[in-house]
Order: sequence, then C-alpha cells, then structure tokens
Amino acid sequence: MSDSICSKIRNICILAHVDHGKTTLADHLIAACGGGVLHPKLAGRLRYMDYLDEEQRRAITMKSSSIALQYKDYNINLIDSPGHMDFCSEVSTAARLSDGALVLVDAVEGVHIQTHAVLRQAWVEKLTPCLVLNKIDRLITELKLSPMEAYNRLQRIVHEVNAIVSAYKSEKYLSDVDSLLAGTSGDADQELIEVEDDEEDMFQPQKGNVAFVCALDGWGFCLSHFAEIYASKLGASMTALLKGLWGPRYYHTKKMMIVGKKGIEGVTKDPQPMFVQFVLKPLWQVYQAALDGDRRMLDKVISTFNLSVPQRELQNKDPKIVLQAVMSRWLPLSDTILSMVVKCMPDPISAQSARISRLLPKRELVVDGPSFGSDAVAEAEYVRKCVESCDSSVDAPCVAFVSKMFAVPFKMLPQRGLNGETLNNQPTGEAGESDECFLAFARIFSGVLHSGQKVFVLSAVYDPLKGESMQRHVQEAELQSLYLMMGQGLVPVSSASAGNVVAIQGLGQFILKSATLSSTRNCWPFSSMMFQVAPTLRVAIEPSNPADIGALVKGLRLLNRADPFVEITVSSRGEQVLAAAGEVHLERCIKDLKERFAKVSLEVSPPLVSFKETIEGEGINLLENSKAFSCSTEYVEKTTPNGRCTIRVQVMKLPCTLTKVLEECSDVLEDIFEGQSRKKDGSLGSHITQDDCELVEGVRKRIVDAIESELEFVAKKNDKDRVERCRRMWFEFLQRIWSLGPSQVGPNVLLVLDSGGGNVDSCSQAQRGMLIRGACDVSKRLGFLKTDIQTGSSLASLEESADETELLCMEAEALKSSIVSGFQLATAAGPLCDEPMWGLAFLVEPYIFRDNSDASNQSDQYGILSGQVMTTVKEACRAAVLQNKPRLVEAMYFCELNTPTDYLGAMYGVLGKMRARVLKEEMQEGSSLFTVHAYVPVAESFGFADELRKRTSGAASALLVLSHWEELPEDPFFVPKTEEEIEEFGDGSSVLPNMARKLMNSVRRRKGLHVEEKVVQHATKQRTLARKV
Ligand SMILES: Nc1nc2c(ncn2[C@@H]2O[C@H](COP(=O)(O)OP(=O)(O)OP(=O)(O)O)[C@@H](O)[C@H]2O)c(=O)[nH]1
Ligand SMILES: [Mg+2]
Repeated sequence: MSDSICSKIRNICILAHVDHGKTTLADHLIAACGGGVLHPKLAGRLRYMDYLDEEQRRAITMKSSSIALQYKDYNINLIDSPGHMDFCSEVSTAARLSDGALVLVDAVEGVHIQTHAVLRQAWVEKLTPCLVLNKIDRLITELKLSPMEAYNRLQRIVHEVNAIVSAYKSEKYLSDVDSLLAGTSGDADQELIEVEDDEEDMFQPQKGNVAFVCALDGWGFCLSHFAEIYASKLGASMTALLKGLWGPRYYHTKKMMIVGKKGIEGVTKDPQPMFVQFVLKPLWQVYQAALDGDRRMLDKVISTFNLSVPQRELQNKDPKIVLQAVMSRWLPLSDTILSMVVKCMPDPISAQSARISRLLPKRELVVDGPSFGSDAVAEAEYVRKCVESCDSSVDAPCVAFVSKMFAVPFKMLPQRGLNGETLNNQPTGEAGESDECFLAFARIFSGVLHSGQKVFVLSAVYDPLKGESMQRHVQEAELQSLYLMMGQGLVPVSSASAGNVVAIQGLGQFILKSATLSSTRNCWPFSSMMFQVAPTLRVAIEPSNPADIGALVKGLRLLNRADPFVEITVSSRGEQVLAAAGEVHLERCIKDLKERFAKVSLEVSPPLVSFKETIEGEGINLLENSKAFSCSTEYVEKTTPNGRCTIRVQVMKLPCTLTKVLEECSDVLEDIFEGQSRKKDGSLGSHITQDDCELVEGVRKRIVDAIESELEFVAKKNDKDRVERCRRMWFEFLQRIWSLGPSQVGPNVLLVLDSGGGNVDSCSQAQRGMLIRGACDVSKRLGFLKTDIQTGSSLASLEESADETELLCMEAEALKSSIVSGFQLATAAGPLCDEPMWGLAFLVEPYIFRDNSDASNQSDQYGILSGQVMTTVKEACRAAVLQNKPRLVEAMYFCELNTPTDYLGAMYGVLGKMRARVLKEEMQEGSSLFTVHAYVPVAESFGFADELRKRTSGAASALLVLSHWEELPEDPFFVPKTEEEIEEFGDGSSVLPNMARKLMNSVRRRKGLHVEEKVVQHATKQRTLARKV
C-alpha cells in the first residue's frame, strides 16, 4: 500500500468518564459510515459496540472494541472504550492502538476523575486529542439554563480540560529541563523548544478541535458550521468569524464589526458574546419551540437549510422525535465528528513519527568492544526507522503490537473465507480446550502481515542483543487468519498493511496479555502500556463440587488470557485467588467463568481484604525514634531451643514518607537487586549497568528526600543542633541496612548493629557469645555506603582457643542468611493476623555460643541450627511488634460520589455506615448535583455501590480508586485498665470488641488462626429463651 492510501487512514478511540455518551456517539458514526450494519433509526439506542449481554444488561461498556468505518475516501478505525474505573485497563489497550482520541465530557456533569485519567492516558501515549462536549440538550431541557449560562458552563469545561492538559505539559517541561541540566541526550533539546513554543491551550473551539454535540439525538457542530452560515449572511470573512465565535467577542450591529468587551460597552444594555448570540440562542429557540409543540421554527430551519426530512417523521406526534429528525439532518453528528477527526487527527505516518519515542524509545547502547552485536543493532535500528515512518511497503520488516487478547466463541468466527470457501473454524491446536478462540487485538506499525505468515512473538523484556539467554522471551508463531473488526463481526482479510488495526487468530498459545510481533528477531519490543490501577479486589474461588477443580483451573487459565486485567494466583493455602479491579469487573469475571470458560458452578469467597501490621507511633519525630533505638532496654530476647543462639530484637516505626517511598520503589528495587545478581553471573551487557546506575541514583535521591522532608518537620519544633544530630543519626542508619522485607523489597528494614558493638557490654550472656554482624548489603547496593565497614563477626570474649574461634566464625557466617530469612518471614506475616508488616525497622542482635555438647554429626547439627535461628528471629521480631503497641493498617479508597440534592441525606447515611471520611462536598454550579469526595476503607466498600443505588433509587453514583494505607488508631487488644477507662467502657467483661479487633479477628478466622472470643454470649438470656421453648 502506498503512502497516499496510508494518509487516508485514521485510528481513533473514544475516551471519557463513565456514562458520558461514548457508545451512543459511536452508534451514530456506525449508522452513517459502518456500511449498513446499523440502521440510523436505531442509532443512539442500540449501543452497537456493547454487544456482550452483560454490557447491555448493565448499560455500561466493559471492553474496548474496534470497528472499521468508511467516511468519504477515508478508512477510520474507531475504538470504543469503557469509562468505568474497573475497566480502565481497556482504555490503555485502546489508546495504544490509536493515534487520536475523542475525549468526551458530559456538559452537565463536567470533568470527573475518569476524565483526568483518560486525558493522562492520551497524553502518555502521545495521542492527538479532540474535545467533544456532549449532552448539550440536557442544558436546555433538564437544567433549563439560559444561553448565556450555558455558554459560561461550556467555557468553564473547556478551560478545566485545558488546565489538566497544561499541567501534564508543564510536568514534561520540568522533567525535560531536569534531563537537560543533567546533560542527557540531544532529543530532549528539540522537544524542549517545542514545549516552549506551544504555550497556547490544547483545545480551542476556533481551531476546530472542540465539538458541541448531543449524541442521543444525533446532532453536533463545530464553530466552522456556524461561521460558514454567517459568513454569507453578514458578509464577513470565515476566519474573522471563527475567531469571533468563541471568547469575549461581540458583534457591533451598527458598525458591522466584531469588537472586544470595551467596544460593546454602552452600545447595548446586556451585551452577549457572539457564541451566545449566533449559536446558542438560535439553538435554544429551535429546541424550546419544538418541545412546546410550535412547529414554525422547525419549518424555518428546514426551509433555510433546504433539508429533506421525510413527512412521516415530521408528522410524528412526539415532538422529541420531530426535533431529532430535523436536528440530525441540519447538523449531522457523524459529519461533524468525522470531519473533525480527518482534519485534526494525524494519519498513521505522521502519528507514528510523533509517537515513536513513546512506542519504541531509543536505546542508549554502550557496546562492549567494536563488533558486539553490531549487525543486530543495525537491523534493530532499521526496524525502528520503518516503524517511525510507518513503512507499508511489502519488503519492509513487519512489526505489530498486540495490546490485548480477547476470546470469541468459535461459532462466532466467520464460516466463509475471502473467496466464499467454507472455513474449518473449529477448535484446533488448543486440543479442544474450550469453545473459545483467542484473537489478538493488534495494530500493524510497519510492513504487511499475511495470513499464514510466520512471525516472532517478543515479550516485553526481550533484548535482541542478548542472544541465547533471551530464548525464553521469543517464540515463533504462524498467523492463521487476519480479520477486520466490525464490532462483534469479523471480516476475513488476506493481508493488512502498516497503519491498520486488525484481529489475528492463531496466537492464543503464544501471548498471554500483550506482545510485540516482528518478522525479525532483531527488533526491540514495544514499551509496556501504562495501567492506572492495579487489580485489588481478591476473592478465593472453588468449585461447588470438588470434582470440578480441573475444569475450574482450566477456566481460570482461559479467563486470565481473555481478560487483560485479571490476576490469578494460588494462595499459600492452596486456594485459587482471582484479583479483579472492582466489584463490577469481578462480577463479570465470575459470570464469564461460570458460563464460558469453566462451565461449572462455583463458590466465591467474600473478598479477601489485605491489611498490614505496624506499631503505634507518629514515625515522624525522628529524634524520639532514634533515641528509643539507641537505648538498649526495650528489646525482646529469644534463644534457640538448643541454646546456641540468642536473638535480641528492637523495633522502631519508620517515618511515613520513607515507608511510602520504599513501597513505591519496590519494583525499581527489585530490578536493581535482580540486575545486580544477574551481573554477578557475568551474563549482562554493560548497557544495563548504566540503566542500573540511574535507577539506583533515583531511588537514593527519593529516600534522602523523604528523610529531609521529615527533618524539615522536626526542625519546626526543635533547635538546630538537635536537628543536625538527628540528621547524622539517620544517615548513619541508612548505612546500616542489611535487608528489606518481605520478599527482599518491602517497606520494612533490617538493620545491623552499628560498629560500636551495640549492647554487647550490657549483656552478661552475650559476653560469652559471638555477635553475628550482618553485611549492609542494601546500603551498599543503594550507594549509601561507599567503603566496607567491618562486617565480620566480632567476638565478645577472647577466652576461646583460636581453633574454636575460627569454627564459631564459620558458623556465624553461615547463619547470616537464616537471620535474613527469619526477618523476611516475620515481615511477611505479622503477629496480629499474619498480614505483612508495614513501615518497621528491626535491629537484630544475634549471638552465637560455643557448642558444648560433643556433637557427632556436625553437618546435621548445622542444619538444625540454621532452621532454629530462622524461627527464633521470626518469633523475636513478631514478639517485638506485639510488645510495642501493634496496630492494624487498612487500605483506603478515594471515592467520588455524585448525587442530586434530594438524595444527599440517604447518601450520607450510606457513607456513615461505611466508616467513610468526607473530604470535600461541593454543589455543582448551575445544577442540582452534589459532588462529594471521601475516603472509604476497602474493608467496608463491598456492596457499597449496590447499597448506594438502592438507597438513592439509582440517582447517586460512586467511583472508587485505591488511594493509600491508613493506620487504625485503636489498639486491637484494648482492655479497660485505668479507673476512667473502666468507668467508660466497663470492666472488660462486656466491652465490645473495637473495630481493629473485629477486623483482625475476621482475618484470623478466615485464615483458620486461633481467635480468642467467647463462644457463648449473654448466657442468661439464652437460658431463658431455651426455657420458653
Ligand atoms: N440527554 C442525553 N443523554 C445522552 C446523550 N448521549 C448519551 N446519553 C445517555 O447517556 C447514557 C450513557 O450513554 P453511553 O453511550 O452508554 O455512555 P458510555 O460513555 O458509552 O458509557 P460507558 O461505556 O459505560 O462508560 C445513556 O443513557 C444515553 O442515552 C445526550 O447527548 N443527551
Ligand atoms: Mg460505552
């Protein structure tokens, strides 16, 4: 295919907050340009792209799907995406395959959380956005705004959306400046200039990238429509009118001129901007007259614009239908939107050259030696160039990106091929695994793909320069068939070229979620997609009939492949755990499992809510903390059963900011630690080392910043000397990090004793033992520790003979890993309810004593000892937490609620029950809607949406996003002790368990741990009841 054909392609997606009208809009575009798959009469009501039963039933879109449209001589691939937070991963998959995005905003509801999210997604993927202000009709019919009020509202929305995008721009600008100052690549240089130049707003109606529409009735316009109408009427130029129709511009009737605010002052009493006077007012008149049953305005429109509206429709008794018939012919929605798409959005050639830095970032290669993989590098560079220029010639390398896999029942696949031949679309290859066929949702970025072609499937971590070690990440696959997607329908094609979006059959066994396809091994994989939330709602699933477990496991495997966003894991107790993004998503997954993938009846556990465990303390007052740590009396001491090791543990709470940083950096830390361990094998090229350095530097900076910000807080209350002392202490602490936990990268720290020897002197027992001193591994890796401080084991007493000392040293050395493992185990399962610990620093002092028994079998003894040390460290850490006022930490959702004023009371009722903390409540200007922001504990949130819907008769809606972890202030073991407490809560026999205890017990019960509770409550009452019977 030549460039001229490629320039006639547009790949676009529709993005918006839930219910803002994406699918309704898509309906009209399909009715007009979808080759007759949808009758115009049904447009807006059928919701063609919501073809799943569940989508129709709930009236929300749950997956992104594509349809090929033909507008004039343009091929437009339109992807409709879901707006519900639970399915936001589908937005990522849609955005990756598109070059442009129609961002819809409901004119009544305005900008919402998901609007922010989709704008960010479009920005990250470097899509060209256009703004569509939908549901203009509601401003007239529901809110009954005057044209001037409506204008103010629309202007505010445009302004708000622009502000969001400009925040992203300045973010980028700042990071560019950073990288420039740091002296990195020249690329940034160019882009910096671009950003500086581009100071104007992203969305400007006069530029033609903002449309005002009513998707339900199928009409819409851009400013150019009205500019054209008035150009001839007023004898003004189109350009002048376009400029005048938005913003504070007024029409001076006498002078026949467009003037600013000053120019109109005194001329008319109540001057109205041109947009109000020339656009909104006439619209309002048509609408109001038509709905009042007055046909004259409509007739005027029909005659002025020479519209042909069938009499049948005009004679309809319902004024709404008549109005719709006229409006959709006067300002046809599909024309407005698609001409905007064609004009403002780039074709694949220019889009790919702009998006290349996001799709295939340039690799900085520091190649070892002159000939290291130079052919491979050259070819990979060539492939990148072809992607950049969207080379659609037959001999260009083929590159495609699969953004998700989706399942289609085999019977839905086309039964006839291109030439009418019957296809044998029966379950193959996958050995009759199910009736589902997996198709890849893909975009071709370079070359031409044919059915039957062999390609390499590259995973995201593939590196063409690493040869053999990368075998696992590349597979060879044959493309069985290619299809053009028409919503649910699939049209087989024999080949498809760069710039097109297609479905590919035959990759089901090779790709789990996403992958890069390439005709050569020498190709870098595309960068990973950005997902905005993680699947957090976990449930355990088991078959009702235990014999069906095989079918369930197979079904889960299929579901995992079909849905880009579920996670299937097996818990430590052997349960099959399914993680979904939210309740709606979970419900759909369970339905899919029951009806399509597993086809067995299932039992679903109540949601498994995660908690964390920590100890009380602000964590911010570093000074106090460090004091507490250096005083040696508050430790827990435990000895191994064979008496050879004594472990002392102290615990301290880390400052919150540091905990957060450690948590957020866990992925990076994992990369760093893994990278370093790989490097030890010598299997890594030096270009990774450079990456590693940057990563390490980044993490180190964040940790230092966290501590500095805490110090600033301390500085407010303390004098300089103390702050300085505190700083020294903390930086010394940073040099003593032995390990992080759980699983090596968590937010808990294992510290080694400082080189002074800690509490050795004060310990009578320890005087006979040897202190096992850990290595400050993490400090070293993160570059806090430049030179090795002494890490060997120090002997407290020198009475032993040299031989024995050496033996003891060896044993001590070997036990280090057991100590770290003990710490890992403890931090993975705290003492309250076996949930991971959070934000704690442990100072472990292990002592080893000489073996006085004459053990016959040394190696056996060692095995026993290492196990015992591990358990003892674990027990000591857990005991230390229990002794230091343990607290439960719970996950919190950020929740945005919208409700009409009438239901405010009912909504607060629901919020109150959910232990919610309201942050902000705001009346939306010009409407009777209230927006409330609140934090809701995850543990309480299940059934929240349902309850809200029931209590408010469906008028209130809520969206939840995972926000942060929060400590419950209550002591789960609280028993009234002081006189005052006993007075307030009773003597303990009748005290109600507090919230922390309730939650803790529910987790313990779920995990089968011991729960201390009375089996018989209110025994007397029960007895009386029994007597009555
Ligand atoms: N009054 C009015 N209602 C509209 C308009 N456009 C859409 N709606 C209604 O808004 C509701 C949601 O429409 P959808 O098209 O399903 O919204 P969506 O953005 O696709 O929703 P999700 O895909 O679930 O995020 C439906 O009841 C539509 O009838 C409009 O222009 N005016
Ligand atoms: Mg939809």
